[in-house]
Amino acid sequence: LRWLTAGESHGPALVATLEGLPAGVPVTTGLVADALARRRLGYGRGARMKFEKDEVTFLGGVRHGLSLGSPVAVMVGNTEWPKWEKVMAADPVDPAELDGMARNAPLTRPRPGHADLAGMQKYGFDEARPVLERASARETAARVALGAVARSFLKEAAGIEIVSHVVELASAKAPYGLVPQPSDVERLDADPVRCLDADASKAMVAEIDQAQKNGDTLGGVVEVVAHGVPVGLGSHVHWDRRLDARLAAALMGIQAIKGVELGDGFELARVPGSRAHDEIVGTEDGIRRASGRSGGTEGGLTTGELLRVRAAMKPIATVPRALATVDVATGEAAKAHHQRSDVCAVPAAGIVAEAMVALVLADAVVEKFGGDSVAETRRNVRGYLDNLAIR
Ligand code: EPS
Repeated sequence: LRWLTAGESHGPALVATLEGLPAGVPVTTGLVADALARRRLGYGRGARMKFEKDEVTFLGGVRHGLSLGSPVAVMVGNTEWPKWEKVMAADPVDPAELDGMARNAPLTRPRPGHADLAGMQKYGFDEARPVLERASARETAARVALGAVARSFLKEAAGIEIVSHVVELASAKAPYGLVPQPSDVERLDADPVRCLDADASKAMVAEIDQAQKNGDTLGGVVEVVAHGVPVGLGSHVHWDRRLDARLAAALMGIQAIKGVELGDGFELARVPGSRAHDEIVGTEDGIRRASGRSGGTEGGLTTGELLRVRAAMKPIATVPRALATVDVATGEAAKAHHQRSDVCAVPAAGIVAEAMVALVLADAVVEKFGGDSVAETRRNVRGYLDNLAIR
């Protein structure tokens, strides 16, 4: 599979394409719209989440609710566009029309923690607008749209189901070891911070309220689990075929993610080997693991156990009580620019992380099992599992 996204935060639309998806995958506008609605959830989001709508249009690759095997192209319209038509116009605009427009004021006070400064330096811009428009996490809407398609394929082809939950938000933590099931999704989506534990959820909401009062922002940790992943996705034979490497790259590629762990991750570095691995046991269901510390990969291959991966999101860089910066127009010390911002987007990051895990797994399934139609992929998955020499 190959996928690409394009579009600016305040441009007319985001677009995304997915190439290599087999035919026959159930895909509808409603499926994608529902996924996008989930991304807008979460306590602590800013004003824009309330008034902007995600308008989904398929431009190719889908007919009468099924994928065609041709590239899937999907557009997510920005309903904010009319306000930005001039500022973000593709074609040249008469400077007189932009004169005095507050929205077009040059952003010369780069925010620490955002792409603003390094992006201006690298691309040769004298203000941050051309950088932040693409660096913005608005782009994750396009990934979630493709993720919804990838999920549908995974379920149809291999019965794989993906769920995420928030496990840490600032200093509030859910108890270790909670594993969300597909049947928990509705409950998770109804929770203000998408946390499985009610007490931890309350503590997380309190953290957000306090940060808002302080003019501050917060980060946290999300965990994504995939149920039903067959043994043998990815490979031990080369670094860039290792599934854990591919998952880590995909998750680190989400805006504001600063760390990724597979399974118990960094904690495994703190315990002896006798307590770090998952012992192999014979059961009525065949050979299984007695624990899930590895997160379901060993040597870059899936083990057939629960896949579990965590991503750490730093606090949002647009801090209301703005941080110190330099005004690049004057060279003077200044406070970073701030118009509006989310206090916390960790619950939304979980939905984006699900999409990235779905895309990586869909890619690995197509690579291992092939298939031009999803029925063919499904047959190949079954044939492989039925013929495993060791079970
Ligand atoms: C974002 C800043 C905010 C968020 C935006 C991501 O936008 P604005 O600068 O217009 O207030 O609302 O997220 C989305 C629009 C979205 O759909 O997730 C940023 O700087 O990353």
